[in-house]
Amino acid sequence: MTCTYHRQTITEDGQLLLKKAENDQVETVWDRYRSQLPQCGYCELGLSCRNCVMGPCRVDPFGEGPQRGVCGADADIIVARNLCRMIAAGAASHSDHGRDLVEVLAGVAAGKAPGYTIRDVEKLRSVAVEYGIEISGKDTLVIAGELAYAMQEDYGTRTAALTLLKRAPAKRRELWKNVGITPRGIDRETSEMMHRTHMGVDNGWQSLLLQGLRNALSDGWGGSLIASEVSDILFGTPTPRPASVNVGVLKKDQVNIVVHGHNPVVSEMILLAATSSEMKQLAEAAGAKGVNLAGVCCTGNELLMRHGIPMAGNHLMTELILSTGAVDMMIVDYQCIMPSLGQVASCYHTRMISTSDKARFPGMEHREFHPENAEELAEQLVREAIENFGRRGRVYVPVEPVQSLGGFSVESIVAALGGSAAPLIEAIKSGKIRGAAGIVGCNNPKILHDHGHVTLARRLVENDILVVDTGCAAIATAKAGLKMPESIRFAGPGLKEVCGALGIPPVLHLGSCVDNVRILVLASALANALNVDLSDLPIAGAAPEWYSEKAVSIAAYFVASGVYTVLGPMPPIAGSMNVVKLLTEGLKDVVGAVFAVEPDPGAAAILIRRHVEDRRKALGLDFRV
Ligand code: SF4
Ligand code: MSK
Repeated sequence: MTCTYHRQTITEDGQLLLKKAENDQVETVWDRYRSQLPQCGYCELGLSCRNCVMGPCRVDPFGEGPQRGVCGADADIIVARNLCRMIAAGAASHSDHGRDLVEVLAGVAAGKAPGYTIRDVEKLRSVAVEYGIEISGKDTLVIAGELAYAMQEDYGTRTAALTLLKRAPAKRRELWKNVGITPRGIDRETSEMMHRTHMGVDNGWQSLLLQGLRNALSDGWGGSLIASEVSDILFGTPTPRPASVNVGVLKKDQVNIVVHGHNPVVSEMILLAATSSEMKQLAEAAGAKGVNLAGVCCTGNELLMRHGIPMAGNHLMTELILSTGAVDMMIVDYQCIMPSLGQVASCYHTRMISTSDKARFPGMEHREFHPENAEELAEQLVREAIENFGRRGRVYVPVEPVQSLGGFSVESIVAALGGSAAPLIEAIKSGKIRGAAGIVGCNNPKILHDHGHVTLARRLVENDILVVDTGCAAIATAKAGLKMPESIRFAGPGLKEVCGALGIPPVLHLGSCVDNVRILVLASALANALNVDLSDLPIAGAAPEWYSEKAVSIAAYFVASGVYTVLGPMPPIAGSMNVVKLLTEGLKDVVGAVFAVEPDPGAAAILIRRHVEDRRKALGLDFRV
């Protein structure tokens, strides 16, 4: 083991592959981060603006230089506008992902998406009822078509409130109405956010931030929730299943295909093709023992949750996975795919394939997937990956995989509890489980890789706080061995007893980035059973290593939904103390929850424990000081 790479990642596979990449003269995200230092202080504080060509402008944080941009915008306006544009970009990303799934659903209904089907008919029917669709006596495909149409209406501008807001507690919906942040159309809120942040439109930093919350809610309870639900309808609602994780899932003697990105529309078709007996025979003829499909990032989470497909790693591992020399083909869709990957792959034999009409990358071959050609193209790509197996050079897969349990949807958690949330509520009331926390989000080279996620999860479970996680956080805790039923040894006595009786780990894998809203749907079920609002529950959110605009939107819809949320990296808002105070204190009086920022995961755990105990006290439950 080297003694320097431990400053970049806590993972053994990461440390060993960093050394390999260095030897191979492969530039990584950490190298580029170092080359950018010192990063722009104005941008870090949120004090630079390039919203128009009278600028770019910047405001001097020390009060000596300019205090307004050319148009007259001050620090509060510029910081608020910048943050709101981050929310808009994040909300657009999740929601556009959801739209692509709805289009596949419409394609299935119209018989124009060969290979795709409706795998969860029960869910299709129940969601259709939520949309007010009459289902009795109707054919499944007719219901699918009507549901796709109704969901597309939610994207538009003609509704007063998004349909699936009904899943939030009534008290929360009333609060949103009173504050004026009930999200209307999904696209409408993003469009309005971009409009308001144009020069000369909304120059009230408070009103901008409120629209930011409404825009984020249109992501969480709109685009993201639609993405999760339609994925379940098309590909099956996740149920708990074992899967192996870390770079050791790559097989030296098999054709390795890695899928990367977010949308299961592509990865599900690759899975279908990769597991056919014909492809196995082709692989054997090429000298391999078979075809091994593995995932990274969130499309990997989607496959792991539904099929137990192995997971090679999270965001900061994506370049290093290629440096094993063992990947015969990487197939990407969109989001979180570093533009450097084609360059890294060029050092090895790996074929890199981009598939989305909206996402191109240097050094990748573009083979565009559409519902009509997906089945055929997936099969062709798997054939080509098999052909590429013979071109491999030396392979370095330095670790054995870790076992993990994934696939906890709201439905499967309720099933594990025996059919209702009552046992969880009882465990919380009795104090065996003090509360619950959602750990979500990415990796970021500014934070020791995986340290934030793993340390925070361990501190929480040892204090009897149940952890649910998603995205790259979920991969980090899986690699650290926190996701097997035996992992209850890491839990405090109460949590250990409850999880042990149910046969579940203390850290539950709830899926990909769009699945964060599953956490809120589960929490809403608890709130409704207790007849309280989400902000009354002993729950919290955390994003210890976030980097993306999507994470800003997620954090904002958690807080707007009443969930106290702790961020690791500081968002670019410190240039305006008014904005900082509103987000970390003032929102308590508006939506009943605030943001906190704490880069040290041990200290973040203390903040969450305090919040959980405060909420317990307010609910009249036993509490610890
Ligand atoms: Fe400068 Fe105002 Fe234009 Fe921003 S909007 S670049 S602050 S002039
Ligand atoms: S992949 S958004 S790095 S969690 Fe969803 Fe990971 Fe964050 Fe992308």
